[in-house]
Amino acid sequence: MTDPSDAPPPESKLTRTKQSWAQEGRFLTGRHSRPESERLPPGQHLVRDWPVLDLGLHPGVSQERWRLQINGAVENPTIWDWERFAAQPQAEETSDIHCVTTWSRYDNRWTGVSTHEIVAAVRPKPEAAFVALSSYDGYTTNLTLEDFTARDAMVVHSWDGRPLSKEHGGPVRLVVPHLYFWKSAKWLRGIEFRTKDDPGYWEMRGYHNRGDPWAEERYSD
Ligand SMILES: Nc1nc2c(c(=O)[nH]1)N[C@H]1C(S)=C(S)[C@@H](COP(=O)(O)O)O[C@H]1N2
Ligand SMILES: [Mo]
Repeated sequence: MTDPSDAPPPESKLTRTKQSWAQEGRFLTGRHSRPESERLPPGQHLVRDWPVLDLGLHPGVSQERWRLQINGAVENPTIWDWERFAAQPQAEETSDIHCVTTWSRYDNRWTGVSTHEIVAAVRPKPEAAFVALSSYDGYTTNLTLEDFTARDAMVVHSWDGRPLSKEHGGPVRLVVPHLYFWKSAKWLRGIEFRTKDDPGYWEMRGYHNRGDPWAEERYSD
């Protein structure tokens, strides 16, 4: 009998296949290189129209009256009016919407200000790790600073090249495409950088604190 430790472990069709998978990086899904067949998160279905979902208040906020307060654990708190907001560098991103009520809508073209510009303008202190969003209808939601500053997260004023309609959160809403859409506050009024996390409206009512559609983080445990 030979000592099994002397011999290399046997090769088989399976081990060779698995080795080639490792070389190819098979099954690795990066958020921005997901194949088309995996574009729809688990449990979601595709819609062509764009449903309206909110608390039902639809506050009327004109561009003239709209203000965005950006404060909290930052070096340079500020309040932007429409003119200041419009003077920021403008970005355009096309992304998918995934609502926790199971509809998804592909290819929404957003125009607005990248959350990176907001961070650059107010300079969060080192201890800031969370962001609390508040809206003109009294809605709130919470994010980690990391999720808030995702590459394609932005504060938008236009959808498909047209001003965002009132029912979809105009004049200005947040869009954080990699999380369920309840994190994307409509009628955005305040962005507070925080050292501690605090659950928002839906997070206090049984919804997940983070809301990653790919991990089906719909509800809290
Ligand atoms: N201010 C505010 N933002 C909100 C909500 C809300 O009630 N108030 N609802 C959230 C939920 S649950 C969803 S699914 C999306 C819906 O956005 P839509 O109506 O543009 O599709 O907005 C999110 N942002
Ligand atoms: Mo929602």
